[in-house]
Amino acid sequence: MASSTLRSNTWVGGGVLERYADWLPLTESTPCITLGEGSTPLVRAESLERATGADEVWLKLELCNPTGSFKDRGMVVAVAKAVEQGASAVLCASTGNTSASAAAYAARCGLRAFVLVPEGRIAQGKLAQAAAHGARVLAVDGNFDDALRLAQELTDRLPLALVNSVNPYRIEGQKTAAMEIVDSLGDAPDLHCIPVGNAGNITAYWQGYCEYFHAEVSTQRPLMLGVQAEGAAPLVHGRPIAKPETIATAIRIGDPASWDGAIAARDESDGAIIATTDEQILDAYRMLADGEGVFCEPASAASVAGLLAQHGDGSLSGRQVVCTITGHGLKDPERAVQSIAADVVEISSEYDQAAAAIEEGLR
Ligand code: AN7
Repeated sequence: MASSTLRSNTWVGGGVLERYADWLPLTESTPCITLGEGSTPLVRAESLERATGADEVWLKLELCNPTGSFKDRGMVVAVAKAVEQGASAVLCASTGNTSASAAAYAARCGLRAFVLVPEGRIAQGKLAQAAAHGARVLAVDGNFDDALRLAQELTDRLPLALVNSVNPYRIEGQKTAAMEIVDSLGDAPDLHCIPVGNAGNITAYWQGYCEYFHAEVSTQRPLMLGVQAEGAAPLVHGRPIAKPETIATAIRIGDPASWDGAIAARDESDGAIIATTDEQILDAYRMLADGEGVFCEPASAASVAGLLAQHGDGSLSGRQVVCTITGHGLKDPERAVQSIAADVVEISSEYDQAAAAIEEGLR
């Protein structure tokens, strides 16, 4: 596709390529594509302020990106660079969100997309997105780690651009989330909580915070608190996990590609990477949905579960905290129906029954 067509692909306010051009490895021939990614809301969460004693707890709602997850920031850069380099097809392995994002940006740019997903272990909404955008979905008999190995082998041999976060352009685009937080708050927060799966996101946030700090845009860098699910916590245990298990399928990853980046973020920030149980993750998931009006997918709630596990004793007095909410609850409707719904009251169309049900609900 001619880059002149892609250049007009902008929206009011500008996407990540336009707004953070000075911080990204763009050239004259990088097409300025966008689906309106970035500029996501940063909202206060008073229930978490009460629970942790922090002065401010902010939720960075990355679920408001165009495909419903944080992946769009890195994907827009990776796909723009693939177009610039003349690629006609992209490929990724994914627990779901990367594939949805790759499929959408590929469709936007007229590229073919191939996605490798662990069979039966990705949320329905994500599968629907990849298919809707015309990606060829290959369901791998194995887990994400197997799929990623296969993706690397395939892109080594075939004319396909690999758009997993081992592609450095993904990390470059992703780091803009940290920059946006500093741009919104006026400085970096004291503590940043983030779910960790393949570890690209925590690596990218730390890079973004460091670049702004070294350029003196901010005066400090946050402690990074990375949160894994207990059954898929290789970084906590210090070794790959052969058979990772968690209800948070997005972070069901046993051998993260950005292992070193995550450890560097932890150590250089004086932070921590911890594990939370699926039960803690689901508690945070429900609390965000019915207490804060934020419906995220389970993996996203891990950041809040981790914050509560570490600081639910009110130990954050005087501190400013940001939690990244990575993906939308609608991605995984089955989980929502199992864990949240339930109280559906069946009534006739008569006034009396409806009123009685409402009176009961008001009690
Ligand atoms: C909602 O889509 O790995 O630590 O293939 O979808 O950067 O991997 C998704 C990961 C957190 C973890 N929250 O981020 C994929 C994939 C959600 C996610 C993570 C993912 P990384």
